[in-house]
Amino acid sequence: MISPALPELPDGATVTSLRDLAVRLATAAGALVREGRPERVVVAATKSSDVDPVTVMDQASEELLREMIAAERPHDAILGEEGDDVAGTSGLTWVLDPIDGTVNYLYGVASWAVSVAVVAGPPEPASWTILAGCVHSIADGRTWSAGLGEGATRDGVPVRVGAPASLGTSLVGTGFGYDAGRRAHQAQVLTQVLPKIRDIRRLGSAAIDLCLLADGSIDLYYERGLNPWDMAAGAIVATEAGAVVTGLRGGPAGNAMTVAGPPDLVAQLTAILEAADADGAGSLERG
Ligand code: LIP
Repeated sequence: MISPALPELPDGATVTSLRDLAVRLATAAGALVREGRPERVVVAATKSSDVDPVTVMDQASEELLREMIAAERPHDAILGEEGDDVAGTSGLTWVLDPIDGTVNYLYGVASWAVSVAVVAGPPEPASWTILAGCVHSIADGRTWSAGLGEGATRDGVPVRVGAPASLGTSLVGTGFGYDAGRRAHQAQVLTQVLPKIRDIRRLGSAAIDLCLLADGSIDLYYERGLNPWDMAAGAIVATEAGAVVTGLRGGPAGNAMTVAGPPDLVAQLTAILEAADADGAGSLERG
């Protein structure tokens, strides 16, 4: 995958310095969440549906991220899952998911992460340029990061997407939304995908899924309904590791559909998803 052109950066920022800050932010918030996890986690509120939880720790983690960004890069904007948008003047926006995989965090299933990315341009997948990102897996400390044109690493070691022999032998990650109507449609789409691949993994954190794709731990990934904060950091880790990250029918990755993997297999998987109308019928609201 060829990296997009690097835009001019404000305030003496470099891709490397932004990537370093993304790593410091994600690991600091990760330590807060790891050390503060109570024996029994309780739901503080729900969002798009009764099964879309927010915990006190989602809020505390995002609070810490916002404070650190305000101290280090006061002119940048912030788009976070749990708080109000903060306007900026630099043209850069930090896209934050304080705990991606909140349901896993709630139950103690070990796949939850802090996801931090910084983008230039509007903070929407169709028009942003992702400059740097970090996904920090809180339970085990694995840390993936990438900078535009710099490649991607896990714990400092360069990673590349895998090279599965065929779609039929590919292990495919996916996820499901919080809305019941959306899920019913996703289940129908799955009946078209599952017979044509090795197997499915639903691990519960889109950010980690994209990083597992990047380091070859899974072969392909697709999901409908991702929000910008679910995917921003994972998407740059995946593309810098050699993946294509796209939508269907030639469109960009985003809420309607995100497909990621090696180019030839992505082409085969998108054809199946398009035939199954995977970005069509069913509710399209966020979640
Ligand atoms: C979640 C994801 C999960 C996806 C859910 C949701 P949250 O993010 O990462 O993999 O399937 O729809 O978006 O709510 O835990 O931050």
